[in-house]
Amino acid sequence: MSELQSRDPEVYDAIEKEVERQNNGLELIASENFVSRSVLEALGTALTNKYAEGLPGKRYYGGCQFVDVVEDVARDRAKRLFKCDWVNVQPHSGASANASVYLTFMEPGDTFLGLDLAHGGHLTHGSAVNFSGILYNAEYYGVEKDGPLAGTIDMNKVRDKALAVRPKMISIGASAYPRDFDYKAFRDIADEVGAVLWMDMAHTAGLIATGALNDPLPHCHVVSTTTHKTLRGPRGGMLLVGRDYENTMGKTAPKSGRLKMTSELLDSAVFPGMQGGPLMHSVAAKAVSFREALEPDFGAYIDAVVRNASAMATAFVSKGYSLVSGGTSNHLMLIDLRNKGISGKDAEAALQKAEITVNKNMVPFDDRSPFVTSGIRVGTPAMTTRGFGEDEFKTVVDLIDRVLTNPTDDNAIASVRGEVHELCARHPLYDFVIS
Ligand code: DSN
Repeated sequence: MSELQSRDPEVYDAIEKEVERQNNGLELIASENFVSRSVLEALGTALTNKYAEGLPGKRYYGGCQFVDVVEDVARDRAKRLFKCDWVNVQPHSGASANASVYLTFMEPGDTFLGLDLAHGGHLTHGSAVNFSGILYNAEYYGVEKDGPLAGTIDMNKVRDKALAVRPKMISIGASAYPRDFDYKAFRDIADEVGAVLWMDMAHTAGLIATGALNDPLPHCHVVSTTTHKTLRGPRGGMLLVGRDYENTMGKTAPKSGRLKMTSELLDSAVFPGMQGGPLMHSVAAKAVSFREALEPDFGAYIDAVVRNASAMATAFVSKGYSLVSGGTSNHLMLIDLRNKGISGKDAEAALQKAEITVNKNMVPFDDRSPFVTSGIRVGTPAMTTRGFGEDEFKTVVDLIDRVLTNPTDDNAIASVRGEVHELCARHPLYDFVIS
């Protein structure tokens, strides 16, 4: 029996049940993944006790000699993984990393241009209820409703919008966009209007690291990410700069008067701008996951994620499901359920009864509210980590279809649930509760 189990059974029991849920069910939330035991071990260490405000070699606390090693290893590995000049591994989350980007490049009230949340964008890209939409003037580009580009971004329209609103910053990146981005075209537009170009690659970082998708780093002034999605690390954030330039904002170093580098501004925005002490246990776990992502088998994993998503998309289409943009080029697909007579909310709830976890999601030009929605978002990163291949994912599509065509039939759902358990048992996940 573990110390936690004997001392605090209330918390232990909830953790045990969550591990069981992860072991027994189909995890298809596109932003989730399963970390290795090494990552879990690093997270559960005494590094959580240490204050380390500042950067390696330049801290505001004593006793940082070993956490300095950890943070330097994390930074070096991340730079190798993404072939970039500079990283900051301290952001507690993707939202926190993004807040540091705004703090660096924008003043309150400034205009920026990002992908509409209702078209696949993210909360921190200008939603009215988020700091990004409260403090700054958010303008949006979206995806096409009809025609050959339906469900995808028309770069001519992005340019028209940028010329009309003259943003100080343009953001790229999404939570529910199944296609890749043309970073060169975005950069040309940013240069034309004098805007900073920022990519939030939270969803696709793993695919970018291995070359499965276009690389934003040569084109963007700054890139942010989370570390826990396709990158398969601990929950957290990171900032990256491909090639570090003197900033164009006229911010100078107080003594020398030289223009500060973009990376210097971003470091200051993370700390002391947005955060206090970094979570050093999490930084250690990030370092561990970056080593894993540098191994050749991570490339094979990402290839499988993309192949599996493509196989799933084809299987859904063959069953009459309507996919935004007609399919996928990455790890996720957005299914518009309007032709199936079920809302995203009801689909999510029915699938949950069969222990198939997805999230309801707005589809572009949705006529339902964000609490109901007309779609679901489905992704392959987590179950691919468990070893699912194309055959298993085709079976998963069959199971989803059986639930969605009988969403109120408890017997049908129970039978699917039994098959879900069998499928998961053939691909074991965690054989422990506390690592
Ligand atoms: N909204 C999360 C997701 O994509 O699931 C990311 O913050």
